[in-house]
Amino acid sequence: MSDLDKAIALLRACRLIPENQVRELCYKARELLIEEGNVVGVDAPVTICGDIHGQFHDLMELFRVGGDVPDTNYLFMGDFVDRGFYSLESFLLLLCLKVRYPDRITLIRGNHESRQITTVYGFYDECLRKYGSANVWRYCCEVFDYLALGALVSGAATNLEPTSATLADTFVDTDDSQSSTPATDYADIDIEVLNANNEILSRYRRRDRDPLMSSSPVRGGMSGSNGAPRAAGAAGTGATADSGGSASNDGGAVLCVHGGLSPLIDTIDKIRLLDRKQEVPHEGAMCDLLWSDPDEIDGWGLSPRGAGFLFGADIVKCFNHRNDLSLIARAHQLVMEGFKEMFDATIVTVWSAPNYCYRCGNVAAILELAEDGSNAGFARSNGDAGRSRGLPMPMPMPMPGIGPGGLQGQGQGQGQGQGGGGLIPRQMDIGHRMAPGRRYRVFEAAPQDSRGMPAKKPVADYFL
Ligand SMILES: [Mn+2]
Repeated sequence: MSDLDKAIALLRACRLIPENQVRELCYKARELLIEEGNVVGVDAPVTICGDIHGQFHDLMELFRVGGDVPDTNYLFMGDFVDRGFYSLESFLLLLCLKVRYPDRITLIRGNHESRQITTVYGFYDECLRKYGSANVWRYCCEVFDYLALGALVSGAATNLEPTSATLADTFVDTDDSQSSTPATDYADIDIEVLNANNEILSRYRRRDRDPLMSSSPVRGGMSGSNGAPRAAGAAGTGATADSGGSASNDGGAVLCVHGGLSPLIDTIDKIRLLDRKQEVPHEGAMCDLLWSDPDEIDGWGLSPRGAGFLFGADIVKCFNHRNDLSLIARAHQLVMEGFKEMFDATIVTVWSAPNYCYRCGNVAAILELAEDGSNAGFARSNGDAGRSRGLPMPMPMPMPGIGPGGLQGQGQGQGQGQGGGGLIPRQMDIGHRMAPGRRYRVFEAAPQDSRGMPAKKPVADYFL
């Protein structure tokens, strides 16, 4: 058994590896990450995960539910550390897996993978407490600086592939017109939600979906979860399906990023051009990608977080169209049901830390995208897959109520509508690609020894 495999075994048992091994691991990880572009190319099938936040036992539950590395190809969208009590064990295990199976696990950077944030929200203190000095924290922060800013998944199947899962007692089919649905007919089902026991909780059909379903409390399907996600987002309307074309191998790519979009970034190529190998800046494109949130607004808005921006459906639809994307997957926001689709399934939030901070009562989710069988054998180039086709579609850039030059010193003139004269009317529903089939696996917090957990300790600023 190699040292690396031994380290993986130790960390899986929630035990730490010696400091000199951490140094070596971080050095190797940096050598790997330095070769990755800012936007990593990933081929489906892939399982996309959101925030972990040091909840080691829940990360183990995630692997139980989603499969182990390297059997399952994973993409983690950042925020590995802070908040939970096992940031070290969680991050070092993921890093070991990255070094051991570099092509089977992708790690991108969250806003918590930063010196400044980890100093405030727990990871720095944990390193001091467990290793007696800040050395390990420093090694980890050096790795953070090299994490990719995003990933682009190509080759995801438009339709769900059949599963061996059984129907849960509480199964909900969204199609009322057909009382009996063959379990294997996935022709027009684009979303399936499973629980941790591989039982199907609910299915959503691509056709016949009307706007009313946007507020359906069913999505997420967890009995006992409190309330519906706000605008849980019916995945696409009839118009969406029509414009997306038939089930084919011509689906758009899926962009994965921790936070969201930036008013300074209208193409994925512009993400590729950033100099990422640094501490997360307080403002600018790199900061926005890690800090922004989608919201029910028009255009861009100020973020209550004090970093990044809020962005509306028009921004997402325009960005996806211009960059030939079928979906944006992001993390960064706690959602009680573990996932939340918005804006006609053009963007989804995936949250993978159940009972966040050991007290929020939420469930977690991971998102599985299957491989498009019709694409089998087609050679894809990692670097260029899904590259913008350069469609002549300018972004709607104006920021309401914000003067020229933007705000918070964000660049110059990005609020002036690049490619003037070509702005898309706000209400115009531009055609966009149909989102790939999404299989969500929802899971609850793992049972664990709660000794030493300050359950009632007030935790401020959950939204960070
Ligand atoms: Mn975050």
